[in-house]
Amino acid sequence: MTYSLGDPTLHERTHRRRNPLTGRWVLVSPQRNARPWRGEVHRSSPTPKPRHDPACHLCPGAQRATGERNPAYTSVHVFDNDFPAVRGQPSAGAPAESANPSLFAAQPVSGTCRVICYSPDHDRPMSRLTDYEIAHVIDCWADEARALGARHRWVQVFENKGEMMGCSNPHPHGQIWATDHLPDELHIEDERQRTHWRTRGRAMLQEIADHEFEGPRQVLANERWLVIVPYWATWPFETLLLPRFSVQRLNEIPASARPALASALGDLTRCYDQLFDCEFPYSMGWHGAPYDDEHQGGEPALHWQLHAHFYPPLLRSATVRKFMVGYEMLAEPQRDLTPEQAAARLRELTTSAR
Ligand code: H2U
Ligand code: ZN
Repeated sequence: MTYSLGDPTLHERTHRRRNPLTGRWVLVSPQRNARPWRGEVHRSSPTPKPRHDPACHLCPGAQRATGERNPAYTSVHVFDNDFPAVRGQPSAGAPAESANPSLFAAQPVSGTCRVICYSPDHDRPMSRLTDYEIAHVIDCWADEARALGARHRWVQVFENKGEMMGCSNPHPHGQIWATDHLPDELHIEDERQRTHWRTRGRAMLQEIADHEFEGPRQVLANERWLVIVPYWATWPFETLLLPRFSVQRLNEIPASARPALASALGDLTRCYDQLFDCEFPYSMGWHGAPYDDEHQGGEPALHWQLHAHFYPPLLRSATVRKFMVGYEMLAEPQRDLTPEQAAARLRELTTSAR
């Protein structure tokens, strides 16, 4: 049995939806929203932060964990991660020996890790930056993507925000891990978008942006960008930030589309903060075309469309999060409120968040 897109029973009945980017399914059980909650109550930490914290390893002029001192930076600041997860040049490590590689496979890994401080101010996450300041972060993402993409196959720009997401330092910052291999998630998105392009002649995410514009899953939109709760969202308030024009990589965003992106990022993060009246935690990151095709003289990766995923953990309040445990770990992700209900709640806040 299949449900149609406009079927009102989708909001009442348990059903599954498929993520076209990954092929994975999510179980949607809207009726579970009414269940009582007697589980973990995560305490938020509302203690106000100082504008400058001399003990913070990321503040201007402060000492990093290595003893090195940060410059007295006044805008965005980017540096090599002192504790990189990947490092070195391709072929630096010999492949691990395995007598049975079909069961016990290993590969050498090389790459570069960088840290981006969004602002000199310790107490101003993206939601409290001006659009002009966010535009500097975008320029930095683009510059880093260009430079690292010239040397590495994949450039992952991301941010872990908030203790709940394992962020180690409250100073507003993101990270970049560039690698010479294409990580699993991207390998899957690459294949799925390529197949869609071949069979339908359009980039999957362009088709989705056109369809979702001004629809029930739209959170906000401006002339160049669109934010939706994807039809297949797994996290309660997960969103997808999409361009409303064709663009494959961060460094290929034209200068004319950057102010609108800054505005969309500001609007979205402010709206998130308003949802549960807290500094809203999330992991976010950019996905775009890998860099290998271009450098190896391959076809332009037109099946790709640049996009950013936002994965926030919160479910009901600043302290009650969604756990991806039991069934999610062992079978498939499950959500209670429908993506349309989540989008409606976020949409209501976008007008008041400015
Ligand atoms: P997270 O908060 O998302 O973990 O990012 C902080 C990163 O900053 C982390 O990868 C790096 C950590 O290695 N870091 C430094 O490079 N130098 C420091 O002095 C502190 C933290
Ligand atoms: Zn700081």
